[in-house]
Amino acid sequence: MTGLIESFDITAEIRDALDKGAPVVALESTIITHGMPYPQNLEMARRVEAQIRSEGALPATIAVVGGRIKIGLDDAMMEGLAQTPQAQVMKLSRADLAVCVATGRTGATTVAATMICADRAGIAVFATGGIGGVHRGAETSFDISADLQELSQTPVTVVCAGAKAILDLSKTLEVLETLGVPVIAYGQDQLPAFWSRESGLRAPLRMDDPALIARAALIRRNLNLPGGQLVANPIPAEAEIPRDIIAPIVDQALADAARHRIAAKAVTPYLLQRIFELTERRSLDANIELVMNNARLGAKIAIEASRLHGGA
Ligand code: PSU
Ligand code: MN
Repeated sequence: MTGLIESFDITAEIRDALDKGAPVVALESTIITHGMPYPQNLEMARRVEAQIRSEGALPATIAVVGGRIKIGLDDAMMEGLAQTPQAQVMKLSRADLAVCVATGRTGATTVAATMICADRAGIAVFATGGIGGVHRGAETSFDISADLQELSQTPVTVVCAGAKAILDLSKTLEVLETLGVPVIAYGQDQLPAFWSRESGLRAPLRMDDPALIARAALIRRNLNLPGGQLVANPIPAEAEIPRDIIAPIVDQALADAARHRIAAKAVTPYLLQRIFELTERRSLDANIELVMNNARLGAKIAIEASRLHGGA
């Protein structure tokens, strides 16, 4: 075993599933620690895992606990992370992962870090809420999430609900195009925008069949193309917050962030928190429903991928 593998604790259940080629769906932990308030974050994390199980796949929530990369969290770890104040848990992207492990600290994995850990553990499908992207004003701040670069180099299919309107969505699409990342809207032509089904932007690609999404990932590998796929799954209609309602709230949150000079890693968590405050329960409910919806689609894709590979 290499030193890298020794940093991992994979639960027996997940290891067994991976050995058999059974479907496993990775889940991130930054959404728990930095994306939603307690106790709704814990409730969400448990419901999402249960949803994936009921679809016939196995959930693997990923985090670093006491310097160990955990592939699958037990309930006490999940609860511990959900209750820890943001300031006390590292937000781990590609740059931070090894330092967190080396120093024995605890951290929550972002989309980028979750993709890395999932891939090294042998998990090829990952469901979340929203990804990081190109922030508005990136032409002066240079704030572009490492999630985008990760999608270009780590072979994981990431199911999200599009990107939040806190980002510059057209610039995000441009960067993904430059990086060669397939951006696939699921079941519609438009790129979904997280709380809203429509962004006003046409997605570069559209697919309607989870089996073909799994097939495309396999073909990418066969073609020796590094990197993953981004599947953008629109929030269910009954849960969506239309664009004209969410837009002024996003503007308000951005203005507040500028006034408080929020920068770097703190930007996304600050904006999420502020939007939750400004919309009260509504944005949180929508957020939870879209994650559940992505978990369902992620499970379907993982099941198809498992069939393609001749797994259990
Ligand atoms: N967008 C959301 N919810 C989230 C995040 C992004 O709608 O919880 C989290 C994810 O973990 C994502 C990270 O990978 O924020 C991106 O942070 P940054 O912009 O600092 O790269
Ligand atoms: Mn950033």
